[in-house]
Amino acid sequence: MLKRRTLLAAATLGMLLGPFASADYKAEYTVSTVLPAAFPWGQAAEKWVELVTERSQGRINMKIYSNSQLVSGDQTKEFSAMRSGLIDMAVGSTINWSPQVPELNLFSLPFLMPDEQAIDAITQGEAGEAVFKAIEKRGVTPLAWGENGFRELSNSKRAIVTPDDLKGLKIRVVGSPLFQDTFSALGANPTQMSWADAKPALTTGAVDGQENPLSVFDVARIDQVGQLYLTQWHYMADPLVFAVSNRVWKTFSVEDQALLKQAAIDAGQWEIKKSRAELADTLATIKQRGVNVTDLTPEQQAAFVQATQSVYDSWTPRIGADLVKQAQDAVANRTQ
Ligand code: X2X
Repeated sequence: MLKRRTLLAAATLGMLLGPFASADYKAEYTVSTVLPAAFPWGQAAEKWVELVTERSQGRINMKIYSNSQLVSGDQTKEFSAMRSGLIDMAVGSTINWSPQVPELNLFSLPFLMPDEQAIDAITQGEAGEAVFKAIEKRGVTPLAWGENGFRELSNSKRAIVTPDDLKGLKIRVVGSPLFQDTFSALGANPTQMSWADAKPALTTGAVDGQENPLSVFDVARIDQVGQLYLTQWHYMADPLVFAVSNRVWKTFSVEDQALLKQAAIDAGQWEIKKSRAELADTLATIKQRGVNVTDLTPEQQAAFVQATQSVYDSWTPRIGADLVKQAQDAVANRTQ
């Protein structure tokens, strides 16, 4: 009898509190990104927050902290900060998380993904699931994919048409040592630095070049720091991952977990579609600003593929031979 009355009382209380009955939820959930809302990346995070706010009627309150400010600008510390609970959530690049999740180096293997269909074949298939399992195993719950985009090569010195043209150029890279290996194999001098340090280094000429998606080159006005040569070599694309720290994830009700996940999936699909649709206009804008854009013929492209083969030899064991094979098969069998 007493038990029944207690249950009744609890039910009434729940009804009274209605959608606000989430006393154990935080007043604010931090969402980390590298790039802010002027970039597709920041827009992906904004869309996620907007959908969660709307669908939870404000019960789940997320706040975006861009420019990697929660890790003092060091984007390669974002994953560890999420794992330890210092950051609740993030929309992060596979490049920046690869120091802690070696499997994420998969996407950085040079020339693994020739086109957008190849990215989708990996992320939406078994290889993508295996990558998500690897992330989860290391303390973070991945929910959905977004996209930073194909990373093209820019520099201040000359048009890059052959691997030889890269000889001796100092190139800013970020993430794991895989990039050191790729650019060293091409005869360049790679230097690892955060996004926060990249533009100043390009401005002073401390480095000659960098690689980033067209949207980043455009919005960050990389042309204004003397980067007037751009080669569309499509050597890799970094997906974004919407994720929640495992510590935080388990505090949400099953319903809210589903809500957060579906909102991330919807935001990711929206952002991928939007950023791909904007590419042609972005390229036109970059050309209008006087940037010399080089497109490679299949033969010229093949020379870069050839020159970076050694990266597969040294990195396949670290990423996992099965995963690399799964991804290569997915690319080979992709629908066009
Ligand atoms: O730092 C970069 O190059 C950026 C913004 O693209 C990433 O965070 C991977």
